[in-house]
Amino acid sequence: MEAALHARDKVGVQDFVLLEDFKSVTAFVENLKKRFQENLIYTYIGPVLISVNPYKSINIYNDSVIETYRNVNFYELPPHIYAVSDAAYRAMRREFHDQCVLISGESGSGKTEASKKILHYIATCNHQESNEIDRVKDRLLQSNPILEAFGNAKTNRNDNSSRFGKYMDVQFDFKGTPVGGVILNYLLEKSRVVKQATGERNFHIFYQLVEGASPEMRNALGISDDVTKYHYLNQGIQAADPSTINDKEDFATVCQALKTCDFSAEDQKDLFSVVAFVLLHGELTFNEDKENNATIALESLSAISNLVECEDSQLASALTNKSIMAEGVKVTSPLNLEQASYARDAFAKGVYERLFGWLVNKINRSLAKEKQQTKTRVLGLLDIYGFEIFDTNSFEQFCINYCNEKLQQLFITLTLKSEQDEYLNEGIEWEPVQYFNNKIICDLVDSKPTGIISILDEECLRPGATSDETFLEKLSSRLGGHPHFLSHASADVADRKNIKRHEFQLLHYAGEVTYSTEGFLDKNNDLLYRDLKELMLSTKNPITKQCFPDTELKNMKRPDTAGTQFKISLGQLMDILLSKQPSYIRCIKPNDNKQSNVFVNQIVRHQVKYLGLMENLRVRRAGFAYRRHYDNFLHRYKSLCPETWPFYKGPTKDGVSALCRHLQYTEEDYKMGRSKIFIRFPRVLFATEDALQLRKHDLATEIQAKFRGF
Ligand code: AOV
Ligand code: MG
Repeated sequence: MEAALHARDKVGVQDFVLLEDFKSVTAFVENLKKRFQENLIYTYIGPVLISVNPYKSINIYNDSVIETYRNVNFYELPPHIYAVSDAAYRAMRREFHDQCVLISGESGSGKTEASKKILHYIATCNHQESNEIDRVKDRLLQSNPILEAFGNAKTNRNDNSSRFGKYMDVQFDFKGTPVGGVILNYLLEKSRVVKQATGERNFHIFYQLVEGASPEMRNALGISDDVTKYHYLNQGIQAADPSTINDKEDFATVCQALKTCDFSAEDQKDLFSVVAFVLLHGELTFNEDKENNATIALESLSAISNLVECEDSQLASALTNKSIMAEGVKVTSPLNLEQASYARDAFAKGVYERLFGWLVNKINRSLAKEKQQTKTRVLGLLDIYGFEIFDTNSFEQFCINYCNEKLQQLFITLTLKSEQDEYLNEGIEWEPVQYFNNKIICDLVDSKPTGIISILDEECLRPGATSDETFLEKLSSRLGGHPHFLSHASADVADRKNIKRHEFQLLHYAGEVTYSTEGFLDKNNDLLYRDLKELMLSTKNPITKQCFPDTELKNMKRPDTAGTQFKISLGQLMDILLSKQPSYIRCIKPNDNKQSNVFVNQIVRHQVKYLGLMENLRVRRAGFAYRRHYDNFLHRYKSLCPETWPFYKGPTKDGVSALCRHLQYTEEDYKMGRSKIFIRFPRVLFATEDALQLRKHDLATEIQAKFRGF
């Protein structure tokens, strides 16, 4: 007994519900630290999994561990991401209810790694052997290296930072075997294609292609083997750190993955041609002619135009002119030096963004289930870009952090608020827990017409001389009094020194972030000149051709701005998630330097607080581990009580009461609500489940004996 206590002291408690001092953040952090030092990176708050990034490989993800966790009740084994995966999978099968796993945490906290572990786990949940199933499984898993190559990059927070949001549904047949999948992608940080901050890189694929392509391929694409030579690749960093990133090996992995996901040799050639096409735009410079118009400085554009098979002259003209349709007539005017450089970069970003969209579509086609199954259930995985603060934060960080606010809002709605509301509705006595609801920040960003996105759109669409400055003026005058907004103009003198004239600050749930408004209007407008779109439509490369459909050119309606599109797609994502039964993984970063074995209390404490984990624990402690409608509960367990078995005719609530009395539940163990029973401790439920299994066994034996008697 003493030894067991001692051991527990050393490794902490595996479920925070068991923590004695459950109201103290210090005790909470201390428990995480104890476990972290023993390489126990997972801890529960009831059904919520907390994961602390170890920044080193721990041998807890192999096949034998997977098998240990399969079909075992959630609380019977140490906390693990496999336990959460298994519980969600089994709930999907048992209750025929779609599931989703929501993974949140700041940049570098381990979300993407977690989502890969879950995918790996559920992809192996098959109940029959067949080539078709292996094929689906491989494709589900191999979609990851492809999307990471094109959508992840090294940032100053994370060497493999997701620069797009990803939601993936894995579809299962009625037996619970994976039969397909669908990926939805959200706003790629395309500005990275042309510009990177010090210490950061462009998307991995560019370096992988330059480093990893065979000499023949390089020759065909007209690229060198030296990444430091390229303007689009060398602004933030001179060369990769070989200890963390091996571009050459990664390229081989990506090519193999492409093959698995049905990309033919021809598709791959077309794909990498577009990547090279984008890359070489960084080498394109302009001269100025006598009229101050831009002209291409390169002698020949054929090395670039060949990659997508378009006319040199048309490419040159599209890069140095802009046309607009005025009352059905096309009016063309030349660009000056600055405008041409801007158009070139906008073009490179636009082509890459659409290429990424094409890639997701193509992967989706390969993941589409082969046979039209009548009914499938899905398990969704959400892995977004985490909350981030850099030295300079722009429109991209604004969108990323807004996305994190929405996810936090969902977490609050689903766990804290819904838990409390349910007790209220069920008439169960209950002490409400105070928590910070970040809805006020979501509204500040997205409400109409007073939110930041609406004001930004107003400035983008308003005719006349609008600029990032007029946008900021409007923000200050309309939102100056908001408790989560601050700008130079609206701040007290004391705060002014922290916010420059072109900046505004938002007090996010996870901390203050100061945004530079520079480029907000342009990035939100997200315009690409017509000439470049027409050019792409004329290319023979099937990818660029598909990415720029002529319907877009014919459509005279102005498309939604980037901010509004993002807001709408996030709203749709929230609806998708709300329609599913959620599980949560909350990822925590132990330090800011990507170091293993370093746990900085202050850094962890901050995350524990803003993630709302203390409130989560308090609600959980006051609450009940399990709840079910009387009907469901009685239906499942009625065979355990002579009063309810085999037939019970009275009100279900009375039946459940009889059942609980018979099972000798104590007053502490459960409460009867209006429509549901609430069971406080998991152990009570486990004991009942065990009794049911025994009973089923006995019943089967009885029936067999009866038949033998005939
Ligand atoms: P993120 O997805 O949360 O950041 P990642 O999942 O990419 O973070 O994790 C960052 C790095 O931490 C990984 O590349 C690994 O080196 C390490 N790591 C994370 N989880 C584990 C684990 N379970 N075991 C070992 N190492 C791990 V971002 O996409 O930047 O928001 O936007
Ligand atoms: Mg990530």
